Amino acid sequence: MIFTLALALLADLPAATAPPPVERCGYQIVQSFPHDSSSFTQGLFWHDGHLYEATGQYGRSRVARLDLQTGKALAETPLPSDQFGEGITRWGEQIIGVTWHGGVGHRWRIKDLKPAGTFRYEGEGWGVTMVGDELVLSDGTPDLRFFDPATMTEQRRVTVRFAGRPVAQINELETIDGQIWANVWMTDFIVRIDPATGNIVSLVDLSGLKADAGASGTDKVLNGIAWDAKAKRLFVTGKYWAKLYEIALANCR
Ligand SMILES: [Ca+2]
Repeated sequence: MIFTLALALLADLPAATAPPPVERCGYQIVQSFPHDSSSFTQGLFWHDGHLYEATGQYGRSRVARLDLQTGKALAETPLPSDQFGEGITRWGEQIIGVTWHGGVGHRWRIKDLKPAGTFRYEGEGWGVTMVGDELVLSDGTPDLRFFDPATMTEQRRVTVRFAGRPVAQINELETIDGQIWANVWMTDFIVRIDPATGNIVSLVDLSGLKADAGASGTDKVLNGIAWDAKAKRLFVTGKYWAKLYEIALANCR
């Protein structure tokens, strides 16, 4: 009895080291661009003058190179109709992408979006990004898994926590200056995650963007973060949103 109670108390004890303070940031809209409102945005990144986007839904999933100014696809490759597209990221000359259920990942050549192989992984696929030479995968659980992108063997994992508590449903991912930024599914927040610890260290409330985009309903959630590292531009959008935004974070404290 006493032992059971002690265990229950231990479970509620704070971690040995106190969780880090979470920085809150405001934002400003720098400019907005058209976004195809039929795109169920699942993955987004910037490379060499263009956005790359993966979309979901069975029979409608694709990976595409987009023109920023018009939002139109300059090239695209569909996924098999029995696969639900999820996150994508760039690894060298490849795009690596995952799918929701079934554990199938894809590689495409970035120059022409032609298929360049597939791979398997355990569990669900949500978001992906490259941190250094490791591919990071979110899967709906609070864990982020780190893989060798060449072999897709798992190297390590961390648990995402906010104020010490695990946070599930980490969705689309983006790496900015070695830190992982993420959408949290069904919320209007993006968060910054320390890849070494999994701790959420920054939080941005983007609910104002959803209103500006005229997006309502549970499926039209904020999703999609892309970072233009050269010009230091941050892009965000949402599923079925008619707009994509360049934003600047401000007043982080
Ligand atoms: Ca991204």
